[in-house]
Amino acid sequence: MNPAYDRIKAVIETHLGTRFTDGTLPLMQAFDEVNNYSLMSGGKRLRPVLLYGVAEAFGADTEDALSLATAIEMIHTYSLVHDDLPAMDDDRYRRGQLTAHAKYGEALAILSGDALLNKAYEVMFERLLVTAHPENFARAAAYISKAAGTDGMVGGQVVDVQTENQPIDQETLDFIIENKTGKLLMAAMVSGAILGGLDSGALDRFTQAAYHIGYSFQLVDDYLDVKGNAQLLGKETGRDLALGKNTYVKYHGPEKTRADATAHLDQALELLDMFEGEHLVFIYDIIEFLKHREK
Ligand code: GRG
Repeated sequence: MNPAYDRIKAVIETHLGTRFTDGTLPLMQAFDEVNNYSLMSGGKRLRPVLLYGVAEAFGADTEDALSLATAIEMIHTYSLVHDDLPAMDDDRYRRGQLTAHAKYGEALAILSGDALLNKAYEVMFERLLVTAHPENFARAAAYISKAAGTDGMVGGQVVDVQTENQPIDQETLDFIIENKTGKLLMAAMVSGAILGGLDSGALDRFTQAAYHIGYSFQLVDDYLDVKGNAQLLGKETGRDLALGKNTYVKYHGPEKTRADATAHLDQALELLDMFEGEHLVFIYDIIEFLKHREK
């Protein structure tokens, strides 16, 4: 992507790779392997890179940022493992490899999602105990927790699953997009900014920009499910239609979907205009990547 992205991604990869080494019994060593199978399987690491990059740009403690970045990627990975289960989307491929349940069976995949989610909170609480900035850290961690739960990703997933194969209005579609995908991406940026101690006016504007980035991400995802390349994406395409999903593409068509995603990213750029340019160069690069992303 770009040198800043690659540098931060490498730090995060190294850190993520050390967290599931709990096993003492052979069976638990095997379970570490299940968790690392999904966690270390080559995702883009967009959420942790955004979190860490934003925190760094606003002068936050980078160990605090690394802890939250690790946690948010674990939460994201758990959601993918559970989303792929037979009871949900029943997908066989993810990140270019068999899904966790296809490789290890359903029981271990469910437990692995549980373990990833719990480990995220363990990582955050461990850092809260030693950070020099407990108030900002706790606020940022709370923001992530809310975004992952019923007022965010889980809520979006509930409405998404419960409305399969039935028409919905634009308000419900917006709810799914904003919550299922948008809020965790938003939380990556906003929690980084909270660690950086932004004042409330600046944080409000930054939050609005993050909203548009989160929303656009799902639109592009919907677009790529129809127009993308399965090899590049590391998963099958055409799944939304097969599952009767309510996507932006279903209601607006692929071309408008991609164009609207770009418009949201342009709105984000406009809102970010007030921040010191050189601080956010790396976010501008990410926005450019998102405009054209094919995976
Ligand atoms: C199971 C509670 C629960 C929620 C699942 C993640 C999710 C909510 C649904 C997945 C459906 C999906 C593919 C949504 C599109 C947005 C999204 C989360 C894409 C995957 O994220 P990327 O592209 O993946 O950042 P990588 O593999 O790069 O990390």
